[in-house]
Amino acid sequence: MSSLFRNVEFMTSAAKLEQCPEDAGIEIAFAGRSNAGKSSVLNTLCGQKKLARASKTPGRTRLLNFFSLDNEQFFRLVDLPGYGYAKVSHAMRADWDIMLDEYLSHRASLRMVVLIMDIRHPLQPFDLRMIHWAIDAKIAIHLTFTKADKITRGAATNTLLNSMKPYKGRPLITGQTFSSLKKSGIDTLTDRLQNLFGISQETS
Ligand SMILES: Nc1nc2c(ncn2[C@@H]2O[C@H](COP(=O)(O)OP(=O)(O)O)[C@@H](O)[C@H]2O)c(=O)[nH]1
Ligand SMILES: [Mg+2]
Repeated sequence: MSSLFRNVEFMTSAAKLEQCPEDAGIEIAFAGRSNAGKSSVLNTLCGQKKLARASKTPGRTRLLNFFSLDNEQFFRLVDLPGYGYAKVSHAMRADWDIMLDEYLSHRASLRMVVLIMDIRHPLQPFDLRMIHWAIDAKIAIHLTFTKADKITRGAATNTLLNSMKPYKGRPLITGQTFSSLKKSGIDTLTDRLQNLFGISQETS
């Protein structure tokens, strides 16, 4: 399947709102707790082994990292810093909170948050905070339960169904299971994101 995500390139990093690219076009942000599997989802989605390594370069882990799609600087993916990084001080956590809050509440081009969760530890306090923020802001949020290969298919389906239940009747909240290891769930995620960018599978 051809996809919009085959030619994704690192654009720039930002420590604060003023350093973000021009707030025009469409942006999809990837959020998640540290170690949830966010970098792996980005790499798998984009078919690149090292894409999210840009975000791992020392000094960049606490930044917003922007990627452009298909040389189209008005279509962007944003890797938000992983939440709950163990070695971070309280002061840095507070900074992180402020930055994320600023980005989420002021970024006009932000159309959707892809929330990455380890399927074995879904809907932790940080995740619930993101979901409630998205509901309040009327922004789409796509709950992505990754590492599905770590549990049985039945258990994975149950976790997905149970996790989505409280959000029934909210069309802006969607969800799926995923595995970067088994490369499962890529088509579902690709379709969901391409839809948002206004590109259907037939025309891509
Ligand atoms: N079994 C399995 N392991 C995964 C999967 N995705 C990520 N991991 C592992 O989980 C750890 C954290 O992944 P990473 O993508 O760096 O998480 P991040 O901190 O959220 O960016 C790494 O050791 C990955 O190899 C998956 O789908 N299946
Ligand atoms: Mg990462």
